[in-house]
Amino acid sequence: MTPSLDELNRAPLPQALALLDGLYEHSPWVAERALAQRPFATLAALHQAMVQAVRQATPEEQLALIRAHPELAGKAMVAGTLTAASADEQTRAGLTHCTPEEFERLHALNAAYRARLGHPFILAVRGPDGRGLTRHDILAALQRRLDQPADEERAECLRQIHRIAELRLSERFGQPPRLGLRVWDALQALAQHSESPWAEAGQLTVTYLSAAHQACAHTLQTWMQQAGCDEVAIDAVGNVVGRYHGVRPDAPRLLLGSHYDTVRNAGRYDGRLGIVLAIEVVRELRALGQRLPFALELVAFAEEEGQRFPVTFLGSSALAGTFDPAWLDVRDANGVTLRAAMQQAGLPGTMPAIAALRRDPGQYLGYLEVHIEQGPVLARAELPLGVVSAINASLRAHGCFEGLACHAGTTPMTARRDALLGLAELALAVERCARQQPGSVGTVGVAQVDGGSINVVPGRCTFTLDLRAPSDPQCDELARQVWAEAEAIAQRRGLRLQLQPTLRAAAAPGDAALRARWRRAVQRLGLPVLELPSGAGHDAMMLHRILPQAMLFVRGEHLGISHHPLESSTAHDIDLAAQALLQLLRDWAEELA
Ligand code: HGY
Ligand code: MN
Ligand code: MN
Repeated sequence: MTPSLDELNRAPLPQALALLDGLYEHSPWVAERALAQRPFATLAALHQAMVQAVRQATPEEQLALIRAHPELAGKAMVAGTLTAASADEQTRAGLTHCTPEEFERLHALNAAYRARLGHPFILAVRGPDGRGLTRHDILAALQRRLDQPADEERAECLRQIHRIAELRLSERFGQPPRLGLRVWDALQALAQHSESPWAEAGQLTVTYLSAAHQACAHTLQTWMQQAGCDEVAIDAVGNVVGRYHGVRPDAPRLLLGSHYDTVRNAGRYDGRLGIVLAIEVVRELRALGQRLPFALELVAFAEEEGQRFPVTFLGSSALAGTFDPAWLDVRDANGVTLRAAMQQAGLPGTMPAIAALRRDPGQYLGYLEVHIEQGPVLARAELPLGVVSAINASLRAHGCFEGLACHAGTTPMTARRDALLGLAELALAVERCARQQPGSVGTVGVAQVDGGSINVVPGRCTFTLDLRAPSDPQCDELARQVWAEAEAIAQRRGLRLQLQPTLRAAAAPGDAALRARWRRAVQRLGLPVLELPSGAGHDAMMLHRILPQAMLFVRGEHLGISHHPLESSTAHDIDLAAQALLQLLRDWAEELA
């Protein structure tokens, strides 16, 4: 018989404890301390209470909790003495079917891990969707974490223990992350569209208007139609736009969206999560026959990452009315202009068609974007969701140092104008300048010696700059310092410098009223509310120019690593984000009813 939360809230302590038995291996004290917080509004609130009970425990109790967990494919599994839950989890992950080589490697890695860290390696082997990691994933995780700093590893083991408890809890109380699993599965499906040569390597790269990009657009168009959007179309810049009408045809619209292009060798969640989550929310409303006093307008923005062309936010700039006509003439690495790329993809590629996409702010209530955090704050706080206070200001530039290519063997060190050394000095100067101000970051992400050869002094070096800071003045000051450094280096080394800004996105504070709506929705889920800044740029920065906007962050696994194949969020966290959006929409609808 599946217990209910209400039953747990009302049961005498011994019965309540029995309902939570085994969630934390051989450690009933966690549930016992959490139960002091009864009643719980939601299962997520109960889980959070257990997380907090561990966070407030002594280091000795935390270490004992870690040590109470079994090794993976360890002695207990072999001896058949695992708890039922651990046995089930290790079986689902295939650990009972290791090849002799896998078993030997796991055994050796476990031994090395325990020898170094003094406790077992803990991993929620059911993985982000709860259906089970592969043995390859498990071995890779153990290998990857073997050399982590001890304190970081202990924190990660506790995060994994809370993930194990979360999976056990939702199963025991019959509350699977239904919406989250639908989003999670869709993200894996969407990731099948990738471009060469990354696709052949099993990696994800989808840059603006490539064949893979166009395949993503058609897939999203189909999904929006199937979910119940009343109108769906691909617009003049490749945005996929779906509308779920409100109760009245002239109802105001609420814009929801994110981007579906990716960086190279990307993760599967950046941008796309916010699109697919909005689609699943529409599907949920449609299935319940619910219409809102406002229309939902879903936008899958076609380009946000600036990977193919040296311009970015093409999709959201079109809606904000800030698409620069000069962008149509910028060229990609193959010399193809943006205009030609658009026309080759069947898009008009003309400013009148693009300018027509500008949204009339008077028709909109605002813009909401759900996005992975792409950082470690929520993971370290052990919270699934966070409300974005503001998006940092950012500046991007493309540059080139030009010296003199010459013979590496005959040219004395005192007679060189080495372009690469100029860039090397600049990269270190960027780091030094950015470190001087809290919250500032600076990156030289792309650096290449044009036509370089092993025995030629680099004559020409092209590079990119990415500078960011919590405020516009701080970002501008960082840029001023970096430009001054670049010019001084060029002067000193006899190099010619070109350094051209390609993007300047102003800091975008979240709209106070919309942030309050996100906060209330998260609270209604029974979760603590954490507000945090975004170091990453988002389409919301462009919509910020014409509409009130606010974002919700979803925790990332692996300390929120992003722009990397390890990027990941769990179906449970994604489900909570979808529930938060639904809650926000319903609260708003109630106010307007
Ligand atoms: O670079 C960024 O901040 C974003 O992921 N495009
Ligand atoms: Mn990104
Ligand atoms: Mn993004």
